[in-house]
Amino acid sequence: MIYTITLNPAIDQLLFVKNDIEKRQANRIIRSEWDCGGKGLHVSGVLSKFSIKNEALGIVGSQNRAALYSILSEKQIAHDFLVQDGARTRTSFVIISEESSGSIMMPEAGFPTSEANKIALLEQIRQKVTQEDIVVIAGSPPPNFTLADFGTLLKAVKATGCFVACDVSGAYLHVAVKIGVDFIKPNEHEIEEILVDKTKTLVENINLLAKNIRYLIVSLSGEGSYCAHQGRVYRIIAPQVLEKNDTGAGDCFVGAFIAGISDQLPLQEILKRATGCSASKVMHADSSTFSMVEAEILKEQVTIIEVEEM
Ligand code: TA6
Repeated sequence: MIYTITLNPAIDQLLFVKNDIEKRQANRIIRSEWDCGGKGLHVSGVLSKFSIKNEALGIVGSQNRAALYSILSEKQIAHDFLVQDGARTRTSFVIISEESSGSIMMPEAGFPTSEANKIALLEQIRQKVTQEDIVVIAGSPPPNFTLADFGTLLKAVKATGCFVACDVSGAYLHVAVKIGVDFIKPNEHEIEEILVDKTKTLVENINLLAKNIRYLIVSLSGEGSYCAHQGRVYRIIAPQVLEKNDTGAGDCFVGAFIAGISDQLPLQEILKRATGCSASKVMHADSSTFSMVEAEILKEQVTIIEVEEM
């Protein structure tokens, strides 16, 4: 079983505008759509699309729970969320212009998790997760979820003996690296936080970090990624596509990568699949849609080169 943990889920409100937004102008919204948000939920969505059994965990607010659950049921995302009474799951505003590619994302901070729910989540993990499972912890934690809380959560997950994937940034990424997880996916800026030796090159640092992390991915947005595994570093070059909205592309990569691990595919196949899926995602307007057919075609345009030892 795969469990995703989204500590701070979101409802994405996609605001479509005709032109790029400008100050001192009425930037009229042509249409508005809703999608689920929060990185773990996107990972769940990808796994469900690959027909891989998974369950989304985390903490949602009672006030708009029905709205979030209806999006999740459309996307066939099974969940067992803890509910915080009187709280509202945050909105993440995503502005998409018809004129240009890319998007502007403005996520709210989210509600502070109660101490009772922090404890309930640890209990849920102890009851559900076994060593055969995969747990993906993804997305920014809510405001009062301290580094100590995050460390406690990671240790509880690790204690089960399962495969642990962690897609977080900043000081939380530091904690994940220190405690030791099986998978991380910082981008080229986020990895700055955890560089082992700042006098060395990026690839040398990737090599050093990968000694304690089974699968280390460094994403380079549209340019692809690096992957370090078992003493080797690969450079993955992504196919060039027409970008509509890159929001959620990284989550799509993580979901497809974990799907590949679960299907026990060879690493090169996993990397091609994940890169193909995220390239397809970029071509779609919302935060989570990608096409399996497009991904199959794009997968064949992915180039993987082993980087020479430096
Ligand atoms: O990666 C895309 C996304 O999950 C959006 O759907 C949006 O809700 C946002 O990221 C939330 O990111 P955060 O890092 O705050 O969890």
